[in-house]
Amino acid sequence: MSNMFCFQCQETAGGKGCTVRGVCGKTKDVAKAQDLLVYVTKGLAIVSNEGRKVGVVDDNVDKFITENLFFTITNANFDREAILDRVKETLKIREEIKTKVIKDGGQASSKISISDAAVWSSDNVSDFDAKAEQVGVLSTENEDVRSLRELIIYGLKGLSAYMKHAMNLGYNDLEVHGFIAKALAATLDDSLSVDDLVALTLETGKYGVTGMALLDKANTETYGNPEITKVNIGVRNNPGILISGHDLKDLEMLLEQTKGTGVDVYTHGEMLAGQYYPAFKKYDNFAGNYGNAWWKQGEEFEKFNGAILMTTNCVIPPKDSYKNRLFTTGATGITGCKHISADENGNKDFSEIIAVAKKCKAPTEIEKGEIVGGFAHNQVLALADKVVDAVKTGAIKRFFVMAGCDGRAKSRNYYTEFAEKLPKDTVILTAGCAKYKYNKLNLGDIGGIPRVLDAGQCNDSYSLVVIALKLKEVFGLDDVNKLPISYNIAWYEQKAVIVLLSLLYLGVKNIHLGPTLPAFLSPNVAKVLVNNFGIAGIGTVEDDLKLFLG
Ligand code: FSO
Ligand code: SF4
Repeated sequence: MSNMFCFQCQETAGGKGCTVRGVCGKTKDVAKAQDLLVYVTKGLAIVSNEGRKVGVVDDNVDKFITENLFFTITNANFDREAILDRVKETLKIREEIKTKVIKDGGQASSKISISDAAVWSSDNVSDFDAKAEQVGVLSTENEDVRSLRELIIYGLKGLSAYMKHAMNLGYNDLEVHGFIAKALAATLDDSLSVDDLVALTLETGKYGVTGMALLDKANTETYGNPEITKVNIGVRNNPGILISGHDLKDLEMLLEQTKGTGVDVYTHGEMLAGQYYPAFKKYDNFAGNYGNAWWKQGEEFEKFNGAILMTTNCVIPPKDSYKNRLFTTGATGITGCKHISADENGNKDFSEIIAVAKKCKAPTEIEKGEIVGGFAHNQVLALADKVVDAVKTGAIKRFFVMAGCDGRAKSRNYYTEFAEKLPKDTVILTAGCAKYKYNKLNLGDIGGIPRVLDAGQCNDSYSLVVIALKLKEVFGLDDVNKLPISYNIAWYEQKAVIVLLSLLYLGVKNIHLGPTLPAFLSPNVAKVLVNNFGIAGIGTVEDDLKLFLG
């Protein structure tokens, strides 16, 4: 089998691309299966997009496109068989919807019949691998076109993840699905110019804002507005289940099913945000948060001793020491780990996980103490007077948005040092797992306002935007860039890409992105971002502090 090629995340090999095996642990055969899944999903998108033009809209197709893209996000699914099953199902669904579109479509069907992605088919796995080798990232030869196509696809992957969470709670937006189908189909359209693709990139950001707003509405209407919460980071004496990832519906179902069983539920990684929602506080067995960001799971899952449920990325291929107590659900998958699927009503039966947990020892304590979070827009706006006063009196001189992701790279210690060295009259606004680089430092408060305000998960970056727009209004400014806010964002995977594109769409300028700029940005595309939006990388902590504090 020839080499793989993937450069979708920040940790890509040599800052260029993984070609032999992913730094994330993705093997060549999993990479090939993912490349093919993205390709056949583009084919489904072409059919869906043409179908929409003649009024054929199918919920199941939208759901499939969204889930397929989510499957291929960094650190979501390493199960080749599960990915190939999706390929087969996608081909089947494509043919079903195609029949409807051709029947209703007249001219609309022409694109469907000439596009390889919309017509290629096979049920033979050896054909699958041969096809995958022709349709991966490098099949686009022009590096600027390739860069923009991938930038759009990665944005769509992040957006799909957020849409999926909203859909799990019964919230949906057909216009967003229409855009996903249109944009995904456009990544195979050779007639589009670089300028067309730049415009489509910004439009992706527009729908990123819509998607994050929808998820925010879904989460807050279902579980209440996040509120200031002290979260214990120590352990109790009962056996436990550790739930990781972003899906709050999974958290709700797990809490309901573990009620009264003697098994405690702990959050991990991005699920920490679940602690801030009022609806989950009624469960006595809802313990604290265990561990840190995703990349430390090898060591921390071993010490947790109990069962583990991965609801989304980031999962890393598990060690044998805990593989038999790790379960996946939703878009995640690991060969050899039990996957819990939803029934047709979206319900999941976690009894097997609970049974495993009951036989396990209580978690080994790795930390003690508390962290504070829950500063999403509603909570911060409730404190608006205090915050505005603090800005007016000069007690708060500047805010630093340090949202995004954490990761393995040592260079990310920059963010810990940056947080530590920020002057005491500054406040960090954070969201996403980036916070684990500084949320356990004792950075103090300013007149009762903590210096690290954690809004929640990476998608809750939307909250930070709402806060910024409100401050703009209160201070009577005509431009969000005139606020005393600097953006020093850490990225890792494709959800951070949609967050970034959303911020650009909203007109936020001069975002610093680290620890390195994406490998998928060609020099020319990077230049467009630098010239039009002032995007920059990071330097040393000292130099950057001087730059930001001018
Ligand atoms: Fe982190 Fe992973 Fe939220 Fe990402 S857990 S890295 S951007 O999946 O999702 O911040
Ligand atoms: Fe490499 Fe990242 Fe792709 Fe994994 S997701 S193969 S680490 S670029």
